[in-house]
Formats: sequence, C-alpha cells, structure tokens
Amino acid sequence: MMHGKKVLIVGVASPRSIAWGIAKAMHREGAELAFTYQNEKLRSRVEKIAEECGSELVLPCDVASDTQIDDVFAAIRDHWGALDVVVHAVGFAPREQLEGNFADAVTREGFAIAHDISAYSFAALAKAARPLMQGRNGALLTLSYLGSVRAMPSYNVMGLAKASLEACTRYLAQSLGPENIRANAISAGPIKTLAASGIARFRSMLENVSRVAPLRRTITADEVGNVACFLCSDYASAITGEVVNVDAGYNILGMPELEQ
Ligand code: NAD
Ligand code: 0WE
Repeated sequence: MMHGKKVLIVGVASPRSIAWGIAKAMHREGAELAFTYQNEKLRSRVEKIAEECGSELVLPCDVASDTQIDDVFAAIRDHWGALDVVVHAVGFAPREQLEGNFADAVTREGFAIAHDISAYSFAALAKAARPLMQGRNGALLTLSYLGSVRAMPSYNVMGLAKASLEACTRYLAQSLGPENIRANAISAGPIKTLAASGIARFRSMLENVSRVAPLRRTITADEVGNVACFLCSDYASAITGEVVNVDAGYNILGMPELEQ
C-alpha cells in the first residue's frame, strides 16, 4: 500500500507507542522510514525500534524547539531529497493538568504548554515538511482523542488541545490541498501506552470501553497502524481534513446498552 513512500514518524517512545504500531504497518506495506526521538533518554529505545524497520535516519526532535524541527527536515533533505508522509503522534500537558476537576486544574501555563506541544507542533511540522513534499502525493497524519468533542473526566485541557489539533487538521487540509498535500487525523480509542501510564483509573476506562463499545473490546496500536497506512496511501487520495474514529465504535453511542 505504501511502496517506496518516504515517511517521517514523530512520537515513538516505547514498543507500546501508537507511533510504533503505525511504523510497523507502514514498513510492512513497503514504506521507507525515518524516526525522531524527544530527548537523549529515549534515543537508544527509538534507535533499536528503528533498526527493526531497516531505518537509518534517527534524529533528535523536541517539538518545542523550532531549530530542532528545522534540523530534522534539513537532515531529511540531505538524505532523501524529498518526503511523502509525516506522522505526528505527540501529545503533552503538565501532569497536574490531567488530574481532578477541569476548572480547578486549568492554568494559563498548563493551557499554553498543552496547546504548544499537542496542537501547534502539527502545524510546525507541516510548515517545515512542505518544501520537501512538493510534486508528490503528500500526506500528514495526527492522532486525536474523543475528549476533543466530548467533555471527559480528567482529560481536561488536553481536550481543548485536541479540539485545536482537529481544527488544525482542517486548516492544513485547506491550506496545503492546492499542493496535493492531504492532512487527516485518527481519533483513537484508549490504549495502554506510556502517555496513559499513571493516569488515574485508566484501567477502569479500558474496562468500560470493553463493556459498552459496539465491538465489546478495546483497540490496538496495530489497528491504528492499518488505518494510518490507508489514510497516508494513494487509496485515500480524495480524503483530506477528516477525523477518522478508530475506537471499536465507542463514539457513536448515545447511551450504552443496559446490562441485564
Ligand atoms: P506515547 O507516550 O507512546 O507517545 C507520546 C509521544 O509524545 C512520545 O513519543 C513522547 O516522546 C512524545 N512527546 C511528548 N512531548 C514531546 C515533545 N516536546 N517533543 C517531541 N515529542 C514529544 O503515547 P501514545 O498513546 O502512543 O501517544 C501518541 C499520540 O496518540 C498522542 O497524541 C496521544 O494524545 C494520542 N492518543 C493516545 C491515546 C491513548 O489512549 N494512548 C488515545 C488517543 C490518542
Ligand atoms: O492523549 C492522551 C494522553 C496524553 C498525555 C499524557 C500525559 C501523561 C504524562 C498528555 N500529557 C501527559 N503528561 C504527563 O505528564 N490520551 C488520549 C490518553 C489518555 O489520557 C487521559 C485519558 C486518556 C484516554 C487522561 C485522563 C482521562 C483519559
């Protein structure tokens, strides 16, 4: 599905990362991959994972830094000369933002950090990738969550940042569509990754999904990977600005079926 496509994956932190499920699926479908890591602590992990996909390009990138972003795309330009796909699987808010009641937790600084790292960074990567994506069927992909459109306990300011990220997907689609660059998002159901570790009652959220979702189960990073391949492949050449739910059907419910 992705034969010969040159793909940059941003957001691998562990073998459980959604970005890793996407990378494996894209590698299986014939893509060439480059990876970034957030900091030196994560470097060796990402290098090991990249090796499994035959990837030679592993670059540092904290998305809070404009110069690190520029350096990533300069390295890709030197190595590949062009780029087909960018996968953005990055989200962050200060830990205290994800605890308790929204109005108690939210602060100006927490709001700014959540939006900078989780939403602006998608636009920043798109801006930097743009010159390398000219004259090809370019595709940008990000990861969102249902907390963008529904109020959820504890997700708090991340819900606002994901709403901004989804709007960013639509504005990028409008902005870059004339250059045949598409932008889409996958809204994934909850998965136990590093970003989910330490979230209070995450286990009971997973159990709730398994009980009430139409498919009566949670989803896997590999399943997100398959949809990601489709959206970034030429099979999805007319889909842009879309948010695709990959959540075992959870989002369509008005009321869960009552247990007997
Ligand atoms: P993860 O912890 O494996 O990945 C999060 C990534 O964000 C890590 O690789 C981390 O290094 C990166 N990151 C954070 N701050 C960064 C920064 N300043 N610069 C560069 N990278 C930074 O967790 P995940 O669940 O795979 O998360 C990936 C994406 O999927 C996130 O956008 C998350 O919001 C989204 N998502 C997760 C779930 C879930 O339940 N796990 C559900 C829906 C959407
Ligand atoms: O987007 C996310 C989580 C993103 C996230 C996770 C952390 C943990 C570590 C952002 N910032 C941080 N900051 C940290 O310090 N998800 C979709 C997973 C998630 O997180 C929740 C959820 C779900 C689902 C938080 C509360 C409620 C539900």
